[in-house]
Amino acid sequence: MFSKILIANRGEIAVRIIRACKEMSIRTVAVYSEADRSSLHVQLADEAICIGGPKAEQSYLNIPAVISAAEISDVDAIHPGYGFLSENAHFAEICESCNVAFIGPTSESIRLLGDKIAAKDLMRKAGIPIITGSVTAVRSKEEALNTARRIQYPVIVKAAAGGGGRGMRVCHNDVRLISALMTCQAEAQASFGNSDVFVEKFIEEPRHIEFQILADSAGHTIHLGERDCTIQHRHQKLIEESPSPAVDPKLRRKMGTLAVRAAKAANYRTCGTVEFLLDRDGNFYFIEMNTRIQVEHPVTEAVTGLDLIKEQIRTAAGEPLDLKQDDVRLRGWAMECRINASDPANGFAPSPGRITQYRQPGGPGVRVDTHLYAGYDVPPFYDSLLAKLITFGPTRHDAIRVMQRALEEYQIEPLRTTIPLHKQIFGDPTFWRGQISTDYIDRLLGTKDSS
Ligand code: MV4
Repeated sequence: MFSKILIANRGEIAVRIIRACKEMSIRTVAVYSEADRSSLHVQLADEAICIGGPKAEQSYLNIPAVISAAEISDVDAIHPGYGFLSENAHFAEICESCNVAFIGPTSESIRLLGDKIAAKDLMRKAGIPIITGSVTAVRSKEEALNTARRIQYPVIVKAAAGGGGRGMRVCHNDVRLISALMTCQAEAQASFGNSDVFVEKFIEEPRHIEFQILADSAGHTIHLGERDCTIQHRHQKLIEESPSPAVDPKLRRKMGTLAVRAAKAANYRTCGTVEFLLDRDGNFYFIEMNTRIQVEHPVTEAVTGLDLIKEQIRTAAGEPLDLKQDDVRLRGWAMECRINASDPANGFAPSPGRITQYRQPGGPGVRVDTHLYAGYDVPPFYDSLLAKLITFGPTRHDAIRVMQRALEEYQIEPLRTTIPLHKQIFGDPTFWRGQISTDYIDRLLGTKDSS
């Protein structure tokens, strides 16, 4: 097992990882930017090293600075958390060559799964259902038009290096498809340094269902059930739950088996997530595999009783998984609200600043993952996630009632947060019935847009 880990991240996830390390008797090294000197992860780690300026490019994305910190603190592993360097194959490769374990899959798996065209091709060959469309990158207008003629409108143009909904365009006719092709290619080049795009059938009002995977270095691979992440706004998830109200035991077995097969096809190791779209007729399709621990991992922890960060660290250290698929029992229902420093009443405008009043919910069935404290100054430089409020109960209804009670308790003054929006959603009968699709938030807010 590792004796010392550097956490190449900040905020609630850095705190979460430090807590897991402490319980495993692993020493921790925090890295931080000049804007994060008084951040909770810096206070809780055994050692802390400032690695650069406030902007992420100067610090948390600065590979030479992170690697230097790992060398001077003599760690044997780096945990990348989510975002930042977590899905950077080049960074994972540098760690491998510096003899510092990267807590995640191999750089080869990250590179393969980061290319959504290559990943789709791999899954198609492994017998996983995928959405019909172009099999290779679409390079010309003629190719795009031929694909659309074959699969019929509406279609969607996606960047091969995208994912998580970035760089996508829905098209209903030839004229729109040609312009989407050009703008998607240009955007993909500017954002990812790779202009490859592909075209596939657009699935209307799908649900986003993802399966949590765990795999050890011998290739023993299991799934921990699904999370339903259908409630999003502009590709930012707002609420996640496990299990999904749209998945019954039979569908779970079918999708779970295919998720495990997908991970095995990618020679996958440690924690990962296989994302599917579920259409109105109950058909499901692989869309991508995420090669990191995800923000919403606590809902899976709540229903499985497992600690995913510890499992991720153990499997990254080469320990065998001591769980078999039949040992995984899903119990109860968990919901998670993402509390962001952004104002839903004002186009989700960022709302950083000093917290003068802080009151955190607690009691039975409540978990709060956060780096906040009274007097903390939320910096404007990073993702606006402040806290994850997770509730648990025997049934979905119970988890909802606990969430409503916990949202009432939560006070983060004077910041504008997503708490009022969550209160609105949790009071909505449509949400209670679980009858939701990806258009739900736009309908609720009356901000229906085309993306
Ligand atoms: C789609 C789609 C419809 N058809 N692909 C968004 C996240 C990214 N991983 C894939 N996404 C989508 N891909 C096809 N062929 C609709 C979405 C989508 C979406 C998916 C799940 C949850 C919310 C969403 C919001 C907008 C679009």
